Amino acid sequence: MRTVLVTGFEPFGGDPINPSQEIARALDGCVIAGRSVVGATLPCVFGGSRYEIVRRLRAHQPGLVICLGLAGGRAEITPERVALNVDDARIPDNVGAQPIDMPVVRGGPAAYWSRLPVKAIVAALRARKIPAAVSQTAGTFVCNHVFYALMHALRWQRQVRGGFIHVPFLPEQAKRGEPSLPLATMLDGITLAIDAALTLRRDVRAAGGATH
Ligand code: PCA
Repeated sequence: MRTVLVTGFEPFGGDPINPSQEIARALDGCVIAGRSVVGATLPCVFGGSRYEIVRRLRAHQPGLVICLGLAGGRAEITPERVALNVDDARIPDNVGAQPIDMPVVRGGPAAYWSRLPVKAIVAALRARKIPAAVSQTAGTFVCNHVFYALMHALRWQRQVRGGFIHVPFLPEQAKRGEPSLPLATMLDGITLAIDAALTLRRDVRAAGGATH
């Protein structure tokens, strides 16, 4: 049985905690739908994160890869639909790099689609009353960088499913008025997403649900 690789990011932008890292840590060693999960943390660094995801793909040969990241300000768990071939950083990464209008992969296609059933994941989460929505953009910072690098690395391995999901702030890091979700809710949501990605052959066709 091929494993499931779940990655999160180290904290960035001055935050002391990153929920995506907490989720990846908590799921490491779990078994979901009969598959064992490997959880790993990626550096919030252009280039370094790409190197690390490729290294992890080689090491674990997963059948499913879900990369997670924090999207502060969002209220829902948001599977990303598409990765763009652009780095355009609003803030410096964790080693001070701030690429502007650079390709992730020179000469690569403009974009890659997620290979996760994004709408089925949203439906599965909503059925359990977990806030979820499809997102049309993962931004142009390190999360999109890793998402694009992942899909580029998997481009010839059609049987491997992979994609990216952004999560909101944890309650303890959200400022007044900012949306957040408890870690337990996020863990339930990502577990459901993994289950859906492992068990469903095709995505559902449903209107709406996208807010980003
Ligand atoms: N979120 C950032 C990078 C790391 C993370 O968790 C992003 O959305 O690009």
